[in-house]
Amino acid sequence: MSTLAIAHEALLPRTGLAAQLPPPPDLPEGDRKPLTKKETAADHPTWCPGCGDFSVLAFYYKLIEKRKIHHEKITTIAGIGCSSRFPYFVQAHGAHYIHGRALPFASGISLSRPDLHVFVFGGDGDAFSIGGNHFTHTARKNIKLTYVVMDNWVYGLTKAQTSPTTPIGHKSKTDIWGAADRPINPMKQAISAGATFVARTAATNPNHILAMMEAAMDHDGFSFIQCLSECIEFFPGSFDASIPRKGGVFNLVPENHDVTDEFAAYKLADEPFPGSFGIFYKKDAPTKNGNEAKIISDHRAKVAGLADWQILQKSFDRMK
Ligand SMILES: Cc1ncc(C[n+]2csc(CCOP(=O)(O)OP(=O)(O)O)c2C)c(N)n1
Ligand code: SF4
Ligand SMILES: [Mg+2]
Repeated sequence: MSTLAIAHEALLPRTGLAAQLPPPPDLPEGDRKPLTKKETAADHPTWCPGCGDFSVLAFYYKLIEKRKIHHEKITTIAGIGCSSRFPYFVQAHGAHYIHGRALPFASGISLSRPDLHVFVFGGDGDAFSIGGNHFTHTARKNIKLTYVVMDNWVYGLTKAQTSPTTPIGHKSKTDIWGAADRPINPMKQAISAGATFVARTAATNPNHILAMMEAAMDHDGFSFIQCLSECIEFFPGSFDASIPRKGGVFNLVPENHDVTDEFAAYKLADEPFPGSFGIFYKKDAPTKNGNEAKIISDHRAKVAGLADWQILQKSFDRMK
């Protein structure tokens, strides 16, 4: 079964929500009213009070309203984790998929439905531990979708294990004397893997999240956003140094930063915590979506006028 077919089968029954959605009205796109939060929100989020993920969700609703995305076009995919519960809370198409496997699933949707913009949400464990390989390959293939990683420096859902972004010395259930291994740097990892849009934001700065999500959505290619999102339960205070009301600083990427300069982007990514926030890197490059569309149209031109069975026969003949 193709990735697309699996995606199609899985989307509706998993959420059970799509069946309740009203059919798209017979109106020109521009005449349709934007969805309100009430129309976009589904289940009440089950996150702990104070979890950073609430703010990311609130501004995803806002994005849907502001950019007039309608129910039949909203596509929210996630893996497993507290942050990955995201699609349950959005009244639209989406899937809470396998741990670490959200990106290949979302890639199938992106490649087969050019009319949609696919959003993928997840945590640092989902993205960089079990899903690390998919992250690299989705980035290098430049598949058009937006990946928002809600980084809380810990495994939240499974209750406080060390994650790939946990800082050295932090005590967790799996490192009772303190994390011993060097954490990965998601921004450097994204740039080096070939991501063509790399940005950083924080759940404590909602307008900034919205601006980053909008810019990511407008990018033609793989867009990655690292969003610091505090786990109030298992890593409280982790991001205080980036929160002005807690005595920290929220520094924006300098205005003179050249977003097309990969080395300048690395330099920003190398700043000590809390670093800078904004778009570090953005580059126009061919997407897999565009490349595949060309392969398909070139092939269709070659077999124009032939019946399906004749095309199949030609393939068999080649194999002889
Ligand atoms: C194949 C598989 N391995 C392990 C798990 C257990 N598991 C569920 S979520 C998770 C990590 C969650 O951490 P993160 O992705 O950072 O999300 P958070 O809960 O912090 O938002 C793990 C190890 C699983 N569900 N499936
Ligand atoms: S355990 Fe942490 S990440 Fe999970 S909902 Fe609670 S505060 Fe959020
Ligand atoms: Mg996490």
